Amino acid sequence: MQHLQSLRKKITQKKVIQAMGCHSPLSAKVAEKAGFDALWASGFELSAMYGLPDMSMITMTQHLDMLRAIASETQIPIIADIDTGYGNAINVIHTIISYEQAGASAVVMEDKHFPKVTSLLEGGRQHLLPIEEFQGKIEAACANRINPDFLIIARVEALIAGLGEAEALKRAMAYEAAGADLILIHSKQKSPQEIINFTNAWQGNIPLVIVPTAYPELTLAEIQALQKIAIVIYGNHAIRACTAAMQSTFQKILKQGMLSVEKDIASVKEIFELQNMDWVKVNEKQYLR
Ligand code: SPV
Ligand code: MG
Repeated sequence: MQHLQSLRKKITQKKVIQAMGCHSPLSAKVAEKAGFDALWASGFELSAMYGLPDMSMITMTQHLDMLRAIASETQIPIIADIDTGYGNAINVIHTIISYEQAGASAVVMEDKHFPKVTSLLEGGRQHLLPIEEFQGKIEAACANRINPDFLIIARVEALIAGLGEAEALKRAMAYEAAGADLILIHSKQKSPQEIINFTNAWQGNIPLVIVPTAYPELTLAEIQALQKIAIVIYGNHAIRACTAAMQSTFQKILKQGMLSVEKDIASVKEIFELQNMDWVKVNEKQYLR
């Protein structure tokens, strides 16, 4: 599987991989066309697309169906957000097999209790699993992948839970020892300092992943300069961008009429391109008699 090897290979290179969050094949195709290296099959985005909170309300089947649809329409690697792995270590075995078969190149599994509470919520209830229990889930994940290039990314939520850097480092080391290929370290601080401090203190041998939604002033050049970060995930920009565009477009149509938005929205021709209408034309010519 080429996309699996390509992500594994890319994480060993110096350039930071940029993964754009998506919630549909259309948003994934727009991200791929824009030039992102990888896609983030975000639980937050898919939950929001259903108008639901990101609190384990979307089922694994719903997320997998969307992932399959995204994988069948794109070529770049997909990093799947599997939240807590949908249960205990036994459930994780089934989850890993399902996501690898569905076409993901990597999964991110977080060390929270099921059902989880979304990370960026101010004052959110954040309950973490005991370290040993999460190590068992990582071991189950690693042992049950078919292709060794399928990446298991362990997500540390200790900073999100307010437990501090020492606890976050301890957990990250324990997850590396359990076999994780990368550590996703998440923070909801408005400043990047918490993540910069963690990154500088990180003594492990595996690279880091960050989701800098809460501290967007951290530039790609600064991330690159930290040296230990292999992947940056733009966690929810697709759903926020289309929500903002819909809000202003819908308001404008009501206030000023349809013509007023014409230049601001994608043309029908652009949507045809994203729907592969050229392909339809070619096949019509060949087969329809
Ligand atoms: C997601 O996009 O679903 C994530 C990132 O897990 S965050 O919402 O910041 O937790
Ligand atoms: Mg998520």
